[in-house]
Amino acid sequence: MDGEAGPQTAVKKAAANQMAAKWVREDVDALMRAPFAELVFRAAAVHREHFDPNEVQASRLLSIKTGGCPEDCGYCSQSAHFKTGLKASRLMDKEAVVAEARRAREEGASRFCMGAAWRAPKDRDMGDLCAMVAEVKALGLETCMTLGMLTDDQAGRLSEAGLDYYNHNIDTSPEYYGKMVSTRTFQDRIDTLERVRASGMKVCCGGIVGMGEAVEDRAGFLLALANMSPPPESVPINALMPIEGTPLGGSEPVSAVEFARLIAVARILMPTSYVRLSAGRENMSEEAQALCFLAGANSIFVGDELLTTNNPGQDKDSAMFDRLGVRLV
Ligand code: SAM
Ligand code: DTB
Ligand code: SF4
Repeated sequence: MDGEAGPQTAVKKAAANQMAAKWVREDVDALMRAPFAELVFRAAAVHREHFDPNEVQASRLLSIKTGGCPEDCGYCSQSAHFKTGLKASRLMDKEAVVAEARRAREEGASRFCMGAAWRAPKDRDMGDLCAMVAEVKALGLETCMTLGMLTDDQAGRLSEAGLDYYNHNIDTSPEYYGKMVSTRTFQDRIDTLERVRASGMKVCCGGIVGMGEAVEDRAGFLLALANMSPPPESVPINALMPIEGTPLGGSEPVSAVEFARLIAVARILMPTSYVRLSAGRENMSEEAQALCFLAGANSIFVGDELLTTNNPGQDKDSAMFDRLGVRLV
């Protein structure tokens, strides 16, 4: 490989391009191939330009409506298309949700993210959802919801109720999306994201690694996120939690270095976004997580549960963050 087109040049070029309006595929591909030490060094430098590297933002998830989902996402425990043994339940009462939010705040979370196993919310549920948002926000927490596709009107109502963030992941590259989900399209996701933006809410959008996607799909996924205008304020990067009974139940884990590479590239492409080390920490060593924080991850989900799967929990996390000298904010 000649000097000019080599991966080291790509890291420098990408750094120079930081303020450019659009990233090009060539730059992302080169970052995906760059020597690991140089990539992480650059990502750590970008991280320091915009954030305190010793602070990690803490969000807490709650599944407010679990299972029985009509969508066929091949990674998900909650799809009614697969026999995963998960018990479906109805939308939780507002009081129970607020009690969980209070507990999350006491355990140090600054954002409370409420997730529902829906293709889209029903208009008849919007009143309850908006009331939940208002009461959780009144506790002094940032609010986030992930409810599936939204209409303009639904996005507007959530925004007016005080919802700070809406999570809606693109999950993978546009090319690989149809292999993971057949009941909606990549463009459906983009349409909802545009409605969320137009409503004034902040966007939380990321995806999953370890679904059998190629390195090119990981590059295409990050490029699609980075070229949103503006990029999502919050970018969750999930390592697949393999769920028995789903088509992806037997998937092999992605190596810690490959995972950290993706975090580093996300940090370089989206310098001012929160990059969240999301699902999958339960199966990662402390060293693998530390590598991700070094590579620019600055947000996590706290607590012992995500939506339907396990997460490390407070005791393990505080021991880790004490050793790393990291403050949860
Ligand atoms: N139903 C809504 C939707 O799909 O947008 C909201 C809930 S859905 C569970 C939210 C996100 O969880 C998905 O977009 C996906 O990124 C993530 N997710 C689902 N199952 C997962 C798994 N087994 N491992 C990692 N992430 C997963
Ligand atoms: C996101 O990107 N990850 C969270 C949140 N957004 C909603 C969900 C992770 C789910 C992991 C699998 C489960 O617990 O069911
Ligand atoms: Fe339903 Fe969301 Fe799970 Fe897909 S990821 S099956 S839309 S809950």
